[in-house]
Amino acid sequence: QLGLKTKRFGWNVYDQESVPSTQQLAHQLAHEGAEEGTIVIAEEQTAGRGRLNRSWHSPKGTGIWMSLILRPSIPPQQAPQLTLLVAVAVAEAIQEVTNIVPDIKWPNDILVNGKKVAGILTELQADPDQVRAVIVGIGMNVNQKQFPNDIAPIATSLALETGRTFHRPKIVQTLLQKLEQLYGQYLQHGFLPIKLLWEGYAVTIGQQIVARTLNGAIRGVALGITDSGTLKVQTEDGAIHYIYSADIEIKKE
Ligand code: BT5
Repeated sequence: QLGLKTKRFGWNVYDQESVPSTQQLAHQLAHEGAEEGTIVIAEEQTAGRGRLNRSWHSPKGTGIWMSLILRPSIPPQQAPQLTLLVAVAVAEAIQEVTNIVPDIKWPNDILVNGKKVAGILTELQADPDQVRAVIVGIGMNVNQKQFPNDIAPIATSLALETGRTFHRPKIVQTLLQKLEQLYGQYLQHGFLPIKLLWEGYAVTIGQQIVARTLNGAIRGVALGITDSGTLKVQTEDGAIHYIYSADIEIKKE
């Protein structure tokens, strides 16, 4: 019932009413050999999660809570590229549906007016030198009119930003089309064309930032992303740091 225009993505679909997390079910399916392009989508998640086991607010019938299984032949170190690819697909889909040009904040935030409208969670099943499956979780706030107090200051939805409500299956269809197209381009031509598109939406680059990583905070200027999708930051002493994952705070001058 998604009215798919894709060749492969989304044809194998596990459409759920309520699950703890689509990510969890997708992991299980990938482990059992589910084919590339398989999606798990749910009306509601009771234990949706973000990175580092943070929780992801996923109320019933309002957003897009989806996990996609990919099976690229890449080494695990290149997987951060896929987060950026998916961010571009999400940004393009939002732009097509709403005419709003969203911002991408490295690595996994999609923002509108500085607030988070979507987040991406990229997880791997991998051998030391080869990816077996990439499980890409996408959470997009679509028709919410309000958020719980703890995230209200940082979260937004397409409805709040436009004053309209949206037919979610249409957005899923657009999103899958963008994902399939960008992923095909990535497999054929590598990360460079994706990187260029990403730079068109990125708000992090050229800014004074604080990057909070598991090993502490790094304060400096975000110079750009590398060909593997890591963030290149120059600290005041001139040293260059390459960051795989972090929470980024953009410092206003
Ligand atoms: C993310 O993590 O942004 C990744 C979110 C991935 C969610 C999808 S939904 C389908 C799939 N199944 C899952 O269980 N997960 C994936 P992170 O960058 O760590 O951001 C998490 C933080 O965002 C939280 O700590 C909150 O501060 C905030 N947050 C929680 N729910 C939100 C929401 N609905 N909208 C905006 N911000 C939210």
